[in-house]
Amino acid sequence: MNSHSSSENSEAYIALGANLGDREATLLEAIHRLNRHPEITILRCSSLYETDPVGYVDQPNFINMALALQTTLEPEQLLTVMLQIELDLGRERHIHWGPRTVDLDLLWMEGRTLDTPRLTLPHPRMHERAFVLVPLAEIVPATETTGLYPYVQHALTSGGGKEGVRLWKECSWPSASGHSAN
Ligand code: PH2
Ligand code: MG
Ligand code: MG
Repeated sequence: MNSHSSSENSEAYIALGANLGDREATLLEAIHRLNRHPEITILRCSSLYETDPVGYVDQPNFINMALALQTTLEPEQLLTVMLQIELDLGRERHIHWGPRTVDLDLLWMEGRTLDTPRLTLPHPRMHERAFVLVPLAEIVPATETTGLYPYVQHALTSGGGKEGVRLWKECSWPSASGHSAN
């Protein structure tokens, strides 16, 4: 059920991944570019995790993280912004699930379920991916009333655990941004 009126602020959660080039710098740049969008405000960032590649395993380790943002954009508009940032940061698509400079996946958006050829919400595979769930669990508040918190906790305890996901470092955003936290 969609309980949403347009031009309202919605909270959204995004998974970020990179396994080519300067992975940390690219992820931080993606966060800056999202936050610079007039209709997007970054709320919280998870730590950065180094993760073993899943699916297509013959590729370098990833850095994965998650962030929470607030936006007045519709889900498909937010996705368009995300995909443009991927392209601007040098993303090329060769191998399905293969190496990438940066990958931005829209996981969940407050009050929204969606199933179109471009976008399914909630993200259909997030519950089975420790490299998504572990960072996400850091930034979903227990007071979250829309069901995301129990969803993430349940997926973490019933799935394959945290194997292949290692805490790498704290996120330096927003201290690296020149802005204050508020
Ligand atoms: N993304 C994939 C496929 N495999 N493995 C890890 N560890 N991290 C990812 O972000 C990732 C992956 C497709 O998007
Ligand atoms: Mg992905
Ligand atoms: Mg993607």
